[in-house]
Amino acid sequence: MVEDILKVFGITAQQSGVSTGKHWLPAHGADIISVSPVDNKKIATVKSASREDYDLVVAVAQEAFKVWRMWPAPHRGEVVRQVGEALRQHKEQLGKLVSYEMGKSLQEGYGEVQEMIDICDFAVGLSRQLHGLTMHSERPGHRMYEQWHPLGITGIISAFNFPVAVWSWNSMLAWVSGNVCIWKPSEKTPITALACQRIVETVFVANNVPEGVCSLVTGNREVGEWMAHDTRVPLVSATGSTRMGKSVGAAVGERLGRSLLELGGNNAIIISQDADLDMSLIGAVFGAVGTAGQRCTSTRRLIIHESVYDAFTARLVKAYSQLRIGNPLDQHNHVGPLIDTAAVAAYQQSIEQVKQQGGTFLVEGGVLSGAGFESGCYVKPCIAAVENVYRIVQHETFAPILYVMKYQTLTEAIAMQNDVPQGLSSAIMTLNLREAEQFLSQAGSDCGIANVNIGTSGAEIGGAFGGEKETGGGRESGSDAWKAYMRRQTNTINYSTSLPLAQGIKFDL
Ligand code: UN1
Repeated sequence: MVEDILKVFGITAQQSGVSTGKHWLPAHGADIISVSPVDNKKIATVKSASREDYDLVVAVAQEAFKVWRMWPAPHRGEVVRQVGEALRQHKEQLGKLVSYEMGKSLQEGYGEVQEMIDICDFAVGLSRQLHGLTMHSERPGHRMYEQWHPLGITGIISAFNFPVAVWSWNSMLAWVSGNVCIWKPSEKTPITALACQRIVETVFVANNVPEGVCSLVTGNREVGEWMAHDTRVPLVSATGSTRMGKSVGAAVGERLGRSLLELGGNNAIIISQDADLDMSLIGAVFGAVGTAGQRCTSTRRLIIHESVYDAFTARLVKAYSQLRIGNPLDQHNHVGPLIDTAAVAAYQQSIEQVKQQGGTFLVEGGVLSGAGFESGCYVKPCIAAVENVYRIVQHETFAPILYVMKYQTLTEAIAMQNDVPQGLSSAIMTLNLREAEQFLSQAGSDCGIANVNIGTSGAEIGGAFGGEKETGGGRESGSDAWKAYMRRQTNTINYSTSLPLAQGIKFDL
């Protein structure tokens, strides 16, 4: 299967990972070998960028920006529309490749490509709506307005868990805004990135988009560091761990550049005594085990009202016993593998820490072995009863470990939900209007995303996506997130015959 897909995208067994969107450049960095967590088979070897390769790509991108920024935004939108069409045509192959290289279920692989298509559509509309305000001037015969201009090079650092969608949220908005993009994909999922680069390259070349508007620099952590320190890259958008984000944010901040950070989450669902428990069950289980717990929006904690705690946890345990774990390309399975054996080790260590810190398991975890599980990356989703204050509960483990805890009053539940370092996604399950509104009020959830009667994961692209505190504060995707990719300019125009000064200041010569 995978050989055929690689052929469609023209990816060879030994492939350069450096491209300007028109040419694949010879790459001089280390080899990155992509191995599927599904069956431990090697997909291809990608040559990563050396510092010289990176500098060359930046130089080409700088030249491209001078041309691209002058294209009318709706023309840039038309190119993005065609990228969306090309993604529609390749949805099946790209979705499968995402599933195979990353390990998420095939349905979720297709869903990820759908998110890319959706953001293309959104960006096309946006290309005619990059508007600013007009203001009334205090001076006669004057007009004041604001406009939004592109920034230049947008550096995009993406994570393995959404190997292609997160790049598209950034790049499609950046492109219609008039920026050029340089993408450093996760070193764990370079092949899906190569496939996307091929798709975009075909569309861009057909439309005579200047070389360097969409560039790819595959590499390890150091490529991200080059971008973070590079004053030629005015905006760095980074998705990944809080540890990574702190280092990127500090490096970009030190040079007073802009960063857009999408980091860890520690997302909770409050399940009230007034919840629809059937709906709550689906929301909680999908949120906790979907993508094998490797979404930044994955449900990590359930804060359950004491009166429904026993009944609800009993249903959870039963639901977990029905989960099918295995090859994610087999549509019967709910849960695929973790990304690699290092992630499995982190999962095992977290389970140990839960036990040491006093947690008890309602559903035990463990690593699966035997036929079908030879890669060593398949683990059992587990559930532990804990206290919110445990150090391990305060920490994001990128694996299907679900923590359950009890509450008595909603005020207490909201305090628990907020009492973690991260602030990405949150939810309440309740049919009680007062509870829902309290949860959404300024004294409620402190997260960037707060839902009612929906789980924590599966956000739509139309809203701004991101979170507070250690999640990094950035917003991507819908609403007015595009403003992060542009600079605002305030313009005052005098069409009178004199030069009155603001604030009534007199200055006569
Ligand atoms: C991520 O996990 O990095 O809300 C992004 C969701 C998806 C995106 C998650 N739309 O789960």
